[in-house]
Parts: sequence; structure tokens; C-alpha cells
Amino acid sequence: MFDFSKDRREEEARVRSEGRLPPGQSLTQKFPVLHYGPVPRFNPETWDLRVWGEVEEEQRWTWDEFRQLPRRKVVMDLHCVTRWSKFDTEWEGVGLRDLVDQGLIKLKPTAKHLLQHAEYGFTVNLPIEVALAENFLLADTFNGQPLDPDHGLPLRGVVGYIRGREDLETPYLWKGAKWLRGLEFLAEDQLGFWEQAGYHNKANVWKEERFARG
Ligand SMILES: Nc1nc2c(c(=O)[nH]1)N[C@H]1C(S)=C(S)[C@@H](COP(=O)(O)O)O[C@H]1N2
Ligand SMILES: [Mo]
Repeated sequence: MFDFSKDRREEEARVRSEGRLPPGQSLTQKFPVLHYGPVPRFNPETWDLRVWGEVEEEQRWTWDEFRQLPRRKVVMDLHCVTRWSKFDTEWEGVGLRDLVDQGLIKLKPTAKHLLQHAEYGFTVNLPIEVALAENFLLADTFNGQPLDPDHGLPLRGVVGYIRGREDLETPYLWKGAKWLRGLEFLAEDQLGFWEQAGYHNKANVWKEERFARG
């Protein structure tokens, strides 16, 4: 095995000096896998992404249709509530804001929250402002490659910190659902899987909002 601990510590010192290491986090050069339950299989023939709730029209995109949607690239620092952070990760996919701006999703004024629905009934909630910001992406590509099955193949929500964008809310990584299959827009907030299990609802990494009090 390589011993890259010195390299890791140097990298960590650098991002800390740049003000990019949130409190209680440490830098990893790996990409740990974290989730509850099994990894689903991807079948491009039957896969779809559905959009419903507080929208003017429901949507359903097949895999081929999803790949035709407007695309963008985002570079982000990822912060996991279990205290690892991964820096300068490169994602490509579809921005929710672009779908709304281009009329591909028509939100009702009552749409105040997004509930991501993943395989096996997993859910996670975000306020609409966070879901529509540039640091939340419906990602199908990581470092120029399709996602690993463990990391959400074919599609996941991903949320992180964009350098210099202190104006954007940065939640912990659990706020992006792997194996994403549905976007439900809600008038009232609804807790997702980990939020019901006691994780913090807002999950701001700079404020260390890891767990709900109680
Ligand atoms: N479908 C699904 N998505 C999920 C989870 C899960 O249990 N199921 N866990 C979340 C948690 S707790 C984390 S930390 C990240 C981890 O993403 P990674 O495995 O790509 O590092 O996925 C999030 N998305
Ligand atoms: Mo997590």
C-alpha cells in the first residue's frame, strides 16, 4: 500500500488555509460510499425520472429523454456528516434551475420544498432555494465518467460548496439522493429518510448542523 498520509495532511493544510475546511471535517483523497440498503441495478430501458406535486404539469423523462435536457458542469467540495470532505470534485448533469428557467419544469408559486425520491423509497428534502441554486445538480457524470453503481448510477442529486460562493447555502452531502427517480415539489416541508432518523433538517456545514437537537 502507498502511504500517502503526508500528502493528505499537506492537502488538508492547504484547503484549511484557503478557508475551505468546515469545522470538524478532515480531507479524504478517497471517495467513501455511504447509504442505507442495497445498490439497485440500472436498466436504461425501464428507468424514468418523474416530476410531480406543486407543478403546472407532471413530467416523465426516460433515460434517453433525460440525456437530451440542458446540461452543465459544476466543481464542488463535498462534505459528509461522518466528517470526511472531498475537494474539487467535478460533476456533470442537469441543473434544476435550468429546467425551471427553460420552462421544462413549471413550478406553481406554492412550490416551497423539493423532496427527492430514490429507489427503494429513500427520500431527502431541501428548501426550494437550495434545490434551485448552482450547487445542487442532478448528476449523471463524475470526473467525466458515468457514476459508479455505489455512488448512484445512473443519476443522483449532489450538493456541495462552490469556491467563493458564500452566498449559497452549503448542506452536507446526504442532502443529495443517489439512484434518484423522482422530484416532488411541496408546499409544506416533509422530512426525508435521514432527517426522520435525527439528522438536522438544514444541515449547514459551516454551522455544523449535523444532528437535530433532542
Ligand atoms: N438513495 C440514497 N441516497 C443517499 C443515501 C442513502 O442512504 N440512499 N445516503 C446519503 C448519505 S448519508 C451520504 S453521506 C451520501 C454519500 O454519497 P456517496 O456514497 O457517493 O459518498 O449519499 C446520500 N444519498
Ligand atoms: Mo451520510
